[in-house]
Amino acid sequence: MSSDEQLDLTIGVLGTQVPATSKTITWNDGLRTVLPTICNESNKNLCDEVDIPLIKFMAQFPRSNTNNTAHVHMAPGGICQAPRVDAQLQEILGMNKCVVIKGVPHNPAGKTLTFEYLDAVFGISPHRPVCIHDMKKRCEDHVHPTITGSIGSFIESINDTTSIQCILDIPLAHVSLPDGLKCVATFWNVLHAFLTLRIRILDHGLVHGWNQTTHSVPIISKVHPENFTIKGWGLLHHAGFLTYPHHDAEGTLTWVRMEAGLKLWVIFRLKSRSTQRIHLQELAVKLTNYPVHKDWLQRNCEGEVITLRPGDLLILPPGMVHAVYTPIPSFATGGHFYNYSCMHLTELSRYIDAEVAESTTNQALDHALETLRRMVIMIPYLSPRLTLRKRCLLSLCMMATRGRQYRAKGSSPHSVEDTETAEPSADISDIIFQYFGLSNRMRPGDILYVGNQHDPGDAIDRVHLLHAFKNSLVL
Ligand SMILES: O=C(O)CCC(=O)C(=O)O
Ligand SMILES: [Fe+2]
Repeated sequence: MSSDEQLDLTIGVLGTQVPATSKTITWNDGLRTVLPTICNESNKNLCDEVDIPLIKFMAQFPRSNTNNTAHVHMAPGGICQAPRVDAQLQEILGMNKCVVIKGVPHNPAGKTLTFEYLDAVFGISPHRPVCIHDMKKRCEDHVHPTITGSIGSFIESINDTTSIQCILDIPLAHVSLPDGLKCVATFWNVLHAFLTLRIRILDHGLVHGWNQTTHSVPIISKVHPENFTIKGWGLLHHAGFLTYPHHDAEGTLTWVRMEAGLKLWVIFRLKSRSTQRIHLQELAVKLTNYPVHKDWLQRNCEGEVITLRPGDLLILPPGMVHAVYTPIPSFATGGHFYNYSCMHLTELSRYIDAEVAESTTNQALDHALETLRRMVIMIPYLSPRLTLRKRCLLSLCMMATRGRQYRAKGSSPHSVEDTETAEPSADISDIIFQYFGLSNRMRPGDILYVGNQHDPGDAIDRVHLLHAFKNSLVL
């Protein structure tokens, strides 16, 4: 592909996948893409109201790159240009920074996205029934944006200029985070070390919570299978689909790997850089309704565009508000997970979901509480290799002991029902609260809701903490 073609993403799309009359836009870094067009009977473009103004807002933001320190970019197989390449990935994520890793093993498609590719590489049947997000339907009724169809019908309509659709969650339980990625680290261009970025074991909910607690607390209750089936999924898009700003449900981290096509991920933040809870919540809420809050957002919100091409892996910390524009047909894989280093961000994100219903999510996850409680149960037995931080630990224990308080508005009451994990996780949480000098009368929120909400807190002396567990006869 020539560099002109790489910069001009309207080639092959305009007139073929979207109407030839569709407007185009040039993003801040020079990338040219189509703007979506969905016409009604009177030939009015329904996307003029919300989608196009929002894409224009997103397109003015600078591209996130290696010189820009807000998020961290790495290139395994080549040179890691991260500012703190020696730091563990989870420490970076715990500081509320996204991580982009370029050149990871993936499954490239040919020149076009076909159902043969999806079938042969991922085992996705063309007859598979799916829930399809349809832009026309969303323009008409944003509460009910979906229709039912099949993978085959979706692929066939890629070249239908009147339809812009996506399938946001194709469960692919066999897809997971990459295992380990080789990386060469340099400082000031001097070779420093060969590293393996350990990625898969970042999923602490699975690696520690589920894998290592079932001996002491056997699974008896029914846990929603989505806790396992949406560990991995596929995302399939027509050209021109915009996913509105939101953060992902239940305070999970999110990973996405581009398999085919291209996506423009915009990560939003406050211009003021305030890290107060009330301000972060205000931003998340205002972003869910761009037309209404346009002036406020233009004054107070900025962002960065992360361009994802095949082989790029993006990991988002919990609660990161993002919007995604997909200008060409694309397929990506992804998933959700929890990590001990990000529990303060998980708590913040779930707090916002419990406070304000519409704020934010694109996928529900039933009974996430069970995973968080198992992560608490594992704390006394965790490997000394893991760094645990004060605000992360308090946040985790607070969520485990106040399950109902953190139920997302509008979610099922069953999602916070107590099971065999309730009591042991409460016992361990009590010891941790005491360890930090908290009494029952002191609300952990008195500590957690003040100060920098992105701060994971000081590292805990693990030997000291172990003594607290031994003294309380938990071990
Ligand atoms: O690709 C998209 O359109 C949305 C993806 C997204 O929001 C996610 O994976 O969390
Ligand atoms: Fe998302």
